[in-house]
Parts: sequence; structure tokens; C-alpha cells
Amino acid sequence: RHRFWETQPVGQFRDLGDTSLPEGPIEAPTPLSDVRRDPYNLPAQYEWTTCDIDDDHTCTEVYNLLTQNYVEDDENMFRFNYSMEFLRWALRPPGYFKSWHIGVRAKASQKLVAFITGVPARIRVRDDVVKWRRSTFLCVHKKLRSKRLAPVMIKEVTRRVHLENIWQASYTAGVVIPTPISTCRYWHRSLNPKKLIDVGFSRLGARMTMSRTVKLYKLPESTVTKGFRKMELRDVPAVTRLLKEYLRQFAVAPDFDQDDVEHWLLPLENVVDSYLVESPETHEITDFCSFYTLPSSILNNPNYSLLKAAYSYYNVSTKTPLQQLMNDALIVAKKNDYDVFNALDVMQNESFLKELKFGPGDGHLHYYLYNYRIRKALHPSELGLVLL
Ligand code: NHW
Ligand code: EN5
Repeated sequence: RHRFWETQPVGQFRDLGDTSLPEGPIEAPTPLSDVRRDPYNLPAQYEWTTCDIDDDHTCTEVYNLLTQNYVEDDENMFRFNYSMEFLRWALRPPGYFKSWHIGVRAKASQKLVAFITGVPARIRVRDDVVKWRRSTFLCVHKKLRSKRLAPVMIKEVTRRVHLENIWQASYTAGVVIPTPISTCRYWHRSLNPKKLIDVGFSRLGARMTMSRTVKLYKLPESTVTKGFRKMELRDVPAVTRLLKEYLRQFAVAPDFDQDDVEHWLLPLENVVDSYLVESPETHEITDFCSFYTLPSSILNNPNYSLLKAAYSYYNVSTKTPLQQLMNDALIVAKKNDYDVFNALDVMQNESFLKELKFGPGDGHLHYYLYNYRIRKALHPSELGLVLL
């Protein structure tokens, strides 16, 4: 059934529920000298290229490939439109490797036709902190689909990761392959219901009029929590402490140090936004919330071409109730002209989704680990990890 994935060190469907198998790495690392030296073979018309995303021209090529060929919803109405600034942020975290930004070009035209990347990360699974690679942006041009190019690309990025002595990876996908460690659902909170309905992102509810719908989703003009403000560079140590402590409760979570927090959470315009609550009395940082900006192209609509979406990222509440904190996040997002606020049912998100008028979407997100077995699938609320 899965000609490629059945050959890979990932949990297999047939092993599901087999409690005799140990949790942990599936294959032991091989000596680096045994890692294949040469790139895998591509079909003769194509060649490997390392994409230098610092370079504006190359970054534009990657942006165009993804904008025209990356993930769509099941009815092909929307396609992710990651901005160039977002791609540079996502692909250049502390300790990143240029050699993991892998493209495929057509030899004759030099056109970029496929892309796959990895970035380094430390992720904890239960008590085991491993160096991992996070994988994203696997994309093959629409005209070259179903030619088994994806397995070659996955093998090639795996080889280059092995060369850095890293043997595990985490990734997410909308499709089911062997074997999800958890299956999450997307939830959506309308901020601009009229536009969402006009473009077919959502529908007018039964017995609802447009004006009642607009009223239903109305939000206050300004945030309500005292001491709520944007995160700044000076907050990095406090936010790191808060986040580290908070993420301990989840079975799978990133192991962030201050450099990671500075990279992944310090606000970057139109890419990532972070807010925190500083106690007016003690000046302690007690709560934190964040979201990233990922618009989608609206395919085939005469009036609109872009859907501005915020995606819930890492949120921590110790003093402010999570629901109130997230309501303030919605208020900020609405003020900044986002059309919709999306969230997965990971971490403690289930505690506020319904109350804050999020509704379940039609998309799922499956989480995977490469070369690491866990005995039994996790509930989304056991996941403390958000991949972009
Ligand atoms: S998920 C988003 C993936 N991208 C898209 O959906 C964009 C639109 N689609 C495409 O570009 C986030 C193509 O359809 C792609 C497949 C390229 C997806 N993950 O070439 P063939 C990520 O980027 C398997 C993994 O003929 P194609 C995460 C499929 O099951 N595998 O198909 C990336 C089949 O194998 P099987 C996927 O449609 C994680 C084989 O590919 C997959 O022309 C990468 C068919 O290949 C997916 N999303 O191209 C894994 N979609 O065994 C990293 C399909 O079933 C692993 N397939 O026969 C870790 C490696 C590092 C380890 C380090 C130690
Ligand atoms: C890599 N890290 O399907 C990620 N999105 O629900 C790659 N649906 O936007 C994998 N179909 O439900 C990503 N509106 C996999 C996800 C791919 C994209 C995807 C879904 C997630 C989505 C929308 C639009 C559906 C359009 C028709 C959706 C309903 C919103 C409604 C608002 C009001 C309250 C009820 C829900």
C-alpha cells in the first residue's frame, strides 16, 4: 500500500497496538563513514540545487514554486501563500544548514520544479531529548506529480541530515501515511465573517442572517487584560523560563533555549506576533500568547485574492485565564485586519475553542516522527509542538 514508507524506519500500521515493541529510536545510528557520499539519482532531466534563500532571486523562485504548487484544501479553493519573509524566518533558525534547503531544477530550462527542507530542532519525547530535524515545504510542481519524485527527495534530505549526525525528524502533513503519532483538527474563528462567507471559506449558519453573523463575531476595540503588551527583546529570558516550565507537561514538545525563543517568538512583522502579560505590580511576566501569519491565496474568486489568516502558536497562562488571554489575541488579530484566526486542538486549546466561537474545520493535521516509535497514538492535548 505504501511502497515507499514501508521501507522507512517509521512506525508501521501493522505494528499499531503491539505493546511489545519498545518506545524510542527504531534504527541505531550508523557510523558517519557509512552514510552515502553521493546524492541520490534523479531522473536524467533534473538536477539537485542548494537554494540560497538569502539571495533574493532564489528566494523569489522558491516563493513562486510554493505559491503556485504548495498545499491546498480538499476542494482546491485556497492555497497556502507563505511570504518570502516567512520562508526566511522558517528556514534560518539558530544552527540551520544551508545544505538542507534542497531544490530540484529542470536541467534544460533551469526552472525550479521541486523543493524540500529541514531545519534543526531539539524536541523532547517524554523524557528523551533528541536532536531532531523538522521537515517542511515538501513540494513538487503540479506537472511532475505522481512520478515518485517525493521519495527521492525525502531520501536525499535524510542523507544530508544523517551527514550532520542527526537521526530523527518530526513533520506534519494533511495526508495519512505510516503512522501518525497524533491526529489534530483545525479550528477557525471568524474575524471578518462577511469576507469569509463571500469567498466560500465559511457558510452562513442555519437560521442566520449576515447581520446577525457579523454581530455574533464582533470583538471589543481593545484588549482587556491589564499589563498585556507586545513581547520585546528584553523579555526573552522571562519568556524562555515561562515556556520551558509550561511545555514540560506535554509528551512531545520543543526544548527551547533563549536563542530559539528569540528566533521563533520575538515579534517579526507580518510573520510572528507575541504578546505577554506583565504584572502591573510585580513586573513579573505571567502569561504569553503568540500567532504566526500565513495567508492563503483565494483561487478563482473575482473579488478577493488573499485570505489573511493568523495561526495560534505557543500560549502560556499562569495567572490570566487562557480563555481571556486568547480573546485578547483575537482582539489584536482583528485590529490588525486578519480575516480568520486558526488553531489546532493541541496543548490546552480545547479549553477555549468552543467558548471563543471557533468552529471545527474540514482539515486535519497528522503529526509524525521519523525513526522514533511511540507505543500508542497521543491525544492532541498531549502535543506541545506547533510546526509551521
Ligand atoms: S506536508 C505538505 C506536503 N506538500 C504538499 O502537500 C504540497 C502539494 N503536494 C505536492 O507537492 C508538510 C506533492 O503532492 C508531494 C508528493 C510533494 C507532497 N509527506 O512523488 P510521488 C511537509 O512538507 C508520499 C510525506 O509520486 P507526488 C512535510 C506518498 O505517500 N510523504 O507523489 C514533509 C507516496 O509514498 P507511498 C508524502 O504527489 C515531510 C509518495 O510520497 C507526502 O508527486 C516529508 C508518492 O510520491 C507528504 N506530505 O508528491 C517526510 N505526500 O509510500 C520527511 C505524499 O505512500 C521525513 N507522500 O507510496 C523525514 C526525513 C528526515 C529524516 C532525518 C533522520
Ligand atoms: C505543514 N506544517 O485543509 C502543514 N485547511 O480546516 C501542511 N478549511 O482551511 C498540511 N474545503 O474548514 C496542511 N472552513 C493541511 C491542511 C490543508 C489546508 C486545509 C482547512 C483546515 C481549511 C476551511 C475552508 C474550507 C473550504 C472548503 C474550513 C470552515 C470555517 C468555519 C468558520 C465558522 C465556524 C465553523 C467553521
